[in-house]
Amino acid sequence: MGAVNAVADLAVEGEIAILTLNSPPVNALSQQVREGIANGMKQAVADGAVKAIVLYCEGKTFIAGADITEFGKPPLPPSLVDVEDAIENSPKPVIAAIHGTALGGGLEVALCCHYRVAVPSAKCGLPEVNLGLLPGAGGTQRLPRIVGPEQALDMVTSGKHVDAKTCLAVGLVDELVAEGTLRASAIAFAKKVLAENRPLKKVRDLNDKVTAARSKPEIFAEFRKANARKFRGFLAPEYNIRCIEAAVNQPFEEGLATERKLFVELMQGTQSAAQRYVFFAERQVWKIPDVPEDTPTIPVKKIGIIGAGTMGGGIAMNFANIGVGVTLIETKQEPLDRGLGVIRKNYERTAKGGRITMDDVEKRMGLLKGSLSLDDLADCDLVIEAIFENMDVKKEVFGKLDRIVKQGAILATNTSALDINEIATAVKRPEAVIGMHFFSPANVMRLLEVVRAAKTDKPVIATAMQLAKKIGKIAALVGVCPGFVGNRILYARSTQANAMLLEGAMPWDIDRVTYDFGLPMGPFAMSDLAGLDIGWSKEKTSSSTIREVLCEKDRRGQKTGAGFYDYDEQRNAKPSPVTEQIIKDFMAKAGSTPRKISDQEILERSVYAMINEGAKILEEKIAIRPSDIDIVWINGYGWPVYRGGPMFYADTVGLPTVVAKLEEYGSKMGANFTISPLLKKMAAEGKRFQDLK
Ligand code: T1G
Repeated sequence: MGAVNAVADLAVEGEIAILTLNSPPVNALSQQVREGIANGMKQAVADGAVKAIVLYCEGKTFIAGADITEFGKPPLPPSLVDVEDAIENSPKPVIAAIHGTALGGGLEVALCCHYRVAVPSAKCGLPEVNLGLLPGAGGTQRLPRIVGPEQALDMVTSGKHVDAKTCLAVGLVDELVAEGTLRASAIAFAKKVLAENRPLKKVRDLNDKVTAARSKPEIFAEFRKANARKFRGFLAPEYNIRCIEAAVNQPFEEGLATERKLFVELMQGTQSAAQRYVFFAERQVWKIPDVPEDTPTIPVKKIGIIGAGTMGGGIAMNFANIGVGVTLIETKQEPLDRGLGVIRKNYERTAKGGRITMDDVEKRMGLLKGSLSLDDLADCDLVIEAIFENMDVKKEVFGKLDRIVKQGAILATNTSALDINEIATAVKRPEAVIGMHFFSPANVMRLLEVVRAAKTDKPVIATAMQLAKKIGKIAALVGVCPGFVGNRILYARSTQANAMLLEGAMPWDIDRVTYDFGLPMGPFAMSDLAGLDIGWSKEKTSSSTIREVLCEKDRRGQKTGAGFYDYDEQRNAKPSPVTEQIIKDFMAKAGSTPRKISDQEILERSVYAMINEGAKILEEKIAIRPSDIDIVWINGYGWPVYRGGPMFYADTVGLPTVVAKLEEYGSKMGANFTISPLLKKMAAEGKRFQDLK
């Protein structure tokens, strides 16, 4: 037989045809792959010698879904449904041979095969919800027929990749075969199907599980209720739920029609456009134009962390989690013991939740060594300084590290705001100095800002990025400036929030608008959580800001039961008449008259100030590309992924609108506020940030 097209090959061995796909990197269902399957099926069905067909993929994975790069472009034949019909209606049994990840359209194709075999390391899933979509090729109708509506609801709304053993248990695959033998084992399985004269099992005909659920509408009501908080703001999860409901309440073909209709709605919406943008942005962020993928990296087997406080402890856990030994340094025994104690408590809590075993806890604690002497870091490959934010102290520590730690090691700082170029002046090897800015809690937050200083070497950058991937972080390479990317943009938003407070808006108004926009919390609730007295001192206070006045009245946030909000025993916040009066008195004293500020103005001034700051960051080359800024805000500050990030959002609003609004608000934006020249230029030229690669 031989090549069907550039990505598909058909071989016949005895009575078995093997249709092999080979379209790197993930055998996505591009037009060519669809054509290859359709024509390969036609040839195999037409070949009298062939009694059964195996669908197999070369490369690292079975089909990982539709080709996302084709979305939004005019559809080319054959359609995925045509391909599926060719498989499902084949008069000869078709067996899917699964390795790697059978995802989205890939699993949907496999569900049209009559049987599925997999290697134990394989995973299956319908992750379309992560793209703001739903399985649009029959997955929402076929999956519940095999695994039942409850499991199907969980799979399509979480997008999780289910391991092969579970797939076997829930009937998604018919047999697990030994690793490395997939092709031969699938052929053997096909022969068994023939020998045992097994039926052409069509998933569409398996109605027991969906019929049984028809009398249990509570399945859906309870699922919606249980996940309301998690799905807040997202469209796709609800649309997925409706499709599973359709699978239970409608005949197969009608359910398919419902699925199709809801799929098209999502595909044409802004949420999916945003989430697809983020899919590629999460892959782009690792690509650094002048640090190619083959840049040599420094082996990191031993790590030192200075400071066993909240940040130091969290950072250490990341490395112990991947089996790398860490020496934690403190100045005194008490804080060292406390730091190690907090880490153990965190691990024990995780073990209690069943996510790790107590044995894991001991193994990881065994990798953590405490010390009161910097000398113990002499043979470290990487040292991360995580002490309080004071330039002189940091420079003193780096000076000592320079004398102690072996040449070739990386000297990193976890500072969230200080000038790393300045810190690097304290050592004779500034090329080894880099910023690794973790977000609290450092063992949980996914984002890492890797900060490139003026003299940082490329192997040091490549190593830091590689390590970030190993510890499960998403890292963005940023330049040195106050607040780097994340905090600098946060500062721009806070400036507007504080300004609007002095014009008549109340903290809870601003927080409500921010929350309804999709962020987990507004700026004032966030301040109350962190504590209003960070950087405040009773001795130096001067009632110059509302925040100072609140602290002076011992309203320091959640920890004192009052801050901008009043808190009950369960720390539930409610608007405070005390704060309201403090703000009114403060304004009266400043001679300013409150005015009604609309929700629209609150949103636009907050978000457009962020966009403007993002544009300035791009002008100054502090970020490589706009989508890196979006990755920072989505993974570090809870920006809703279905809005794509501040820079993507700017494109959806339209840059001319953003500029016009900023000009309209004019002096209200603040005496020092200026509109980014890049933003103005792009608006004038009708450009989008997405066009800036
Ligand atoms: N389409 C196009 N390109 C894809 C792709 C896809 N589905 N999946 C991955 N790539 C590219 C990716 O951009 C990267 O490119 C390279 O492959 C390696 O990816 C009708 C509508 C499979 C688990 O959501 O989850 O089916 O950066 O770096 O870490 O119902 O890729 O090298 O140029 O992520 O080993 C549903 C998406 C689609 C799965 C592998 N499927 N992919 O992870 O590699 S919608 C998905 C993944 C659908 C139907 C619907 C992961 C992976 P580049 P990578 P990895």
